[in-house]
Amino acid sequence: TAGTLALAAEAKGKSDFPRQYDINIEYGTAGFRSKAEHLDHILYRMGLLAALRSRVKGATVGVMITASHNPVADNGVKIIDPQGEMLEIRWETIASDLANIKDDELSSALLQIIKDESIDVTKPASVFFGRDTRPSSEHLSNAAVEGSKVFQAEVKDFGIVTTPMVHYFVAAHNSNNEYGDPTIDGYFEKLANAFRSFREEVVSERGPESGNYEPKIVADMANGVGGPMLKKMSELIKDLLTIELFNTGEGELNHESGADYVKVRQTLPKRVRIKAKDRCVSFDGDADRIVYYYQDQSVKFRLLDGDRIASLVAGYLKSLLDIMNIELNVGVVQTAYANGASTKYIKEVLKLKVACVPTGVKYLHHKAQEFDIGIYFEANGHGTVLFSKKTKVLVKAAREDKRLAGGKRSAARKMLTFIDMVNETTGDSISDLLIVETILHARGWSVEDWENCYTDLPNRQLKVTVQDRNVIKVIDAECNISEPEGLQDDFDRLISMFAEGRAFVRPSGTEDVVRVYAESNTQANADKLAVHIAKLVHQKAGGIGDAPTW
Ligand code: G16
Repeated sequence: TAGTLALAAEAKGKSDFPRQYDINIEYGTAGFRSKAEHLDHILYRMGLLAALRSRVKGATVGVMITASHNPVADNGVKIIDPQGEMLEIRWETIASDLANIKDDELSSALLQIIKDESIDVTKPASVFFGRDTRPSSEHLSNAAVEGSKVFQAEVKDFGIVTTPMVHYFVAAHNSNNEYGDPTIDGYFEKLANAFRSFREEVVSERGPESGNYEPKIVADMANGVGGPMLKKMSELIKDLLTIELFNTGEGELNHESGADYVKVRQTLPKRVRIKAKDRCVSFDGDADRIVYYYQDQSVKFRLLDGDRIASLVAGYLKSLLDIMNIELNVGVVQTAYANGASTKYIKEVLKLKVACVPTGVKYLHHKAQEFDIGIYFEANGHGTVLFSKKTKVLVKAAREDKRLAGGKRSAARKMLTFIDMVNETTGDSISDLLIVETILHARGWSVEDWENCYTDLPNRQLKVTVQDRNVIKVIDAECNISEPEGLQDDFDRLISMFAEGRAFVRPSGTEDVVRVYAESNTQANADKLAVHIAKLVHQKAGGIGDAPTW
């Protein structure tokens, strides 16, 4: 019965996974994140909760152990819902409450959830597990597995895999394999086959010539799980794309490398050998983000971030729809971090809708579901493309319609193959890499041709450490703040003094800092604006240590 299970869960929690740290940890932007040593009891309890969530949904759910872009000493956990999407936001509160209670409150808290959510504990439950390469991940994963087992869930542990792979396994399994085969090989084959078919379609149409496109990239793996996984992919497609891998696990995770480092510092990762104009990519620690970059002739670093990927994908999919003559509601979802120039390009040149939501894939994903084709990317390189049922049905019909001209049917075949190449469950570095390479090849573009679509407004990001980051209250999709009182007016006065100035601040949901973003007409101005805003935050929101400079 529920009572017996809850008592057993509490007893095991007290003996094997007691709460040893009296700090409150909340389910943040992407689950719980903290120092790894604070997380034992949280992982165990999330294992318990995942088993309950699986029963509520009558389907398999996922648990991923990772702190993604954070330093190696951190770790974290998130629960993945049955269609591979992030945990329902209402359950984030349930998760936070369960994570922060005392050990001897566990059985009553579990019984309360069972009652509130009308859960039948005699029903089957199933949980998939995956983890990143952090030294603490195996131990923490075992704690979560133990939790699910106490609640008699069937457990499948995929071991060390990328975060988006776990999202994929969950979605594929719950679709009765319609979305794909829920295995590691199934994942690689689905994406690699789609990449190959698309290439064949393009080559059969226009021959082997590929314009300015060079089938070679340099890839920085942040010393994370992306290393072994992209290596596996690269072997499957080596006749089509050469991938030179760096930072594949020999150094410290995310240290001086990876998508976050490259994006925030706007610089090359360390320990990567490149030549001018080489097309380069960086993954983050769990391979759910990607950014592109290169060094131009004058050895200047040039970044092509998530906004660029969104624009590239949106422009290309629109061109396929135009060929097919199909009208659909296509939109791009961004956050306040999106470069102003990208938003302008998407609206004014591509003539597509743009929506802006708060940071966090969960918000972007939901918004993107409102479109027939919803393209969402955070500027940091986290994103994917969602296709509605209606879109898939229409494009399939176009592919089969023998009365249509060959070009239209070819565009339909391309679109369907493209859909297969996309991990629609969440941002996925490997899938996103294949998508970008496919479009650049189809367009015959070099990385510079891609960059020439628009010119980024110079920008700068900084972090401010404060006593309590939650004293900052954001409004308007994080573009403004309502507290501390009067601080937004100070920001506005400052911003108005900078040409094309824009800036905002927000508490991070994955690190104990307040983030500052500023853009302006020159890099010097963007830097200056960011530093001034950071100083204001430091002065008026309880800064600790020195205010940041650039
Ligand atoms: C996570 C989220 C992203 C978010 C990032 C930073 O990424 O999945 O949506 O942009 O954290 O969030 P914050 O600014 O709140 O710290 P990752 O790659 O760390 O999982």
